[in-house]
Amino acid sequence: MTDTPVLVPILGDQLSPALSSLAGRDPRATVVLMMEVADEATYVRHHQAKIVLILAAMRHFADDLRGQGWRVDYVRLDDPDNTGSFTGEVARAALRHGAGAIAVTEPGEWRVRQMIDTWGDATGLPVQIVPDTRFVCALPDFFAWAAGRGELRMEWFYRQMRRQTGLLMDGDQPVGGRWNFDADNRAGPPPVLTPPAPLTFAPDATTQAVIALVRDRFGHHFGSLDHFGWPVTRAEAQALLDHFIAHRLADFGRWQDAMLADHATMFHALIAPALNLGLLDPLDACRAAEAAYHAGQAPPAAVEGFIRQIIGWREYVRGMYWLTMPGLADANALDATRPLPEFWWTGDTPMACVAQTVRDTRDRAYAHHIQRLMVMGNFALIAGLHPPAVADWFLAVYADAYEWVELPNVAGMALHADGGRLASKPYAASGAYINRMSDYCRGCAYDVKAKTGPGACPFNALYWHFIDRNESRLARNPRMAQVYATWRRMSADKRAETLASADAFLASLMPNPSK
Ligand code: FAD
Ligand code: DLZ
Ligand code: SF4
Repeated sequence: MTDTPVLVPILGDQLSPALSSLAGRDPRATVVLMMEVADEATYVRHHQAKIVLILAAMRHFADDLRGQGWRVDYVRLDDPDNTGSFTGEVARAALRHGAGAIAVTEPGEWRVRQMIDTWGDATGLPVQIVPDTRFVCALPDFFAWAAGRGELRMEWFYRQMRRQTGLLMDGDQPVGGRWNFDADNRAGPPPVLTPPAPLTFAPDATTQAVIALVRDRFGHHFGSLDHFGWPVTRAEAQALLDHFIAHRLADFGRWQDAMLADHATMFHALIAPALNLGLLDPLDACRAAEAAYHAGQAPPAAVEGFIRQIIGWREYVRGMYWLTMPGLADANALDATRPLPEFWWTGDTPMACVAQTVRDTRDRAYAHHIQRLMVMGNFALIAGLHPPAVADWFLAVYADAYEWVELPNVAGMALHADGGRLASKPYAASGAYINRMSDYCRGCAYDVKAKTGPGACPFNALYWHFIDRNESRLARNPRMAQVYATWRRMSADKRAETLASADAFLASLMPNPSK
């Protein structure tokens, strides 16, 4: 070991052996620092299962690195000298090891980037920040793609990624002659559908110790630990991907937007927590799906739909995050100010769709895309909930949530708070959409067909309330013209009754200022 090693902090979502901060480095001249710090668990009160997932994956990864010959200084949460923050731990470790320099892979969040920018002053050492190479599109390439474009539509970016990666390409043309099979992927659930049970992983001794620690320190946070089964190692993450490809991918596309009360995960891949921690590589996941297509094991619509989510949406939202921060965090183009209702945390609401999604979220720190977008996100949009409060909720409750991916999805896709940079039209919908795509309404205290009054599905009147109160902002959007024409065609009495019904519902919402 040299006298002045380079200190390489590895953050909790940087658990990849090919991490850029380690590449080409001499293990004898390096100290890897991994830090369990209370600040990261509490800047929003993360779901207990999310904290377990990250700390357990960190502990397993530290063991892997040691096995590969790296010297790892691992600071545990219950270390009595733990300062509770990244900056405090980096400063302590720099002194402890007599470090000569710090090298770190750029973080996934603006907030943490601001912290890292203080490490030079905090330690008196040079700090090298290297790009995160675990994405398909490097950030400078995304910025170059975005420069000078009026509209930054995901579809155009996605086609560029298909060409760049060669995924599902036949020369310069998409396999099957179509870039996008989305129109085939919007089926509502049939009367009987039994998706395969999700693959889960029994916690080993390391993970059980973390579960006990989290129960002790963060037992008051939202969420249950009773069903913890997320992958915490690369081998487990690979097994989850293999299981998806073998048992779920073929039906993934067709039922991608469908929701069933008894099948929280449907045919979804469940790999976002592992991808976002670095336990899986996004291109490997796409190549495995592509191979299933070529082997005739999955139809093109399913495989294209899956690959689009990863090299399209996932890469695109990351680029949009860094392009639009820090403004995106406070964006509120529709001036929505209502606080989060208590039932977002308790699930205690007669709205069966919301109650079910909050229960799924509480039990496993997971809800699938349409539950997030068209149940919780749609409710937040049409009820006018405050975007930063909604974003904090999403960031806290999902096992896969890091701000780079959560915030563009919440503020951009779900809430239109960015003024339509990410989605050309708000994803607002009445109860009819949820009824078509799910079985929730059958078990609901509200009547999805009723438009107004105390027994009517609240989504119905809220939808028109949203349309009405945002007329000056949205009516000129050509994609909204039909909706505004329908609203204007309604009689004045019908409109007034609808707005009064929505107002009565909104007045009944109980905010929860303590969360
Ligand atoms: P699948 O449905 O099986 O999709 C496969 C993969 O595609 C996912 O693992 C994910 O990596 C990627 N993907 C799909 N859609 C998106 C998308 N819109 N943006 C980015 N990646 C996508 N995803 C997160 O990873 N973290 C978040 O914090 C997050 N917050 C969201 C908040 C809202 C309001 C919405 C509408 C979506 C959010 N998403 C988020 C995107 C998506 O819902 C999740 O990636 C997905 O539900 C994860 O489950 P899965 O692995 O089973 O995904
Ligand atoms: C989310 C999280 C939590 C709960 N705890 C830790 C931790 O103790 N140590 C750590 O290195 N990372 C943690 N993380 C993930 C970080 O918040 C994440 O690395 C940053 O948000 C950057 O994306
Ligand atoms: Fe949700 Fe309305 Fe259906 Fe009830 S009736 S489950 S509130 S959409």
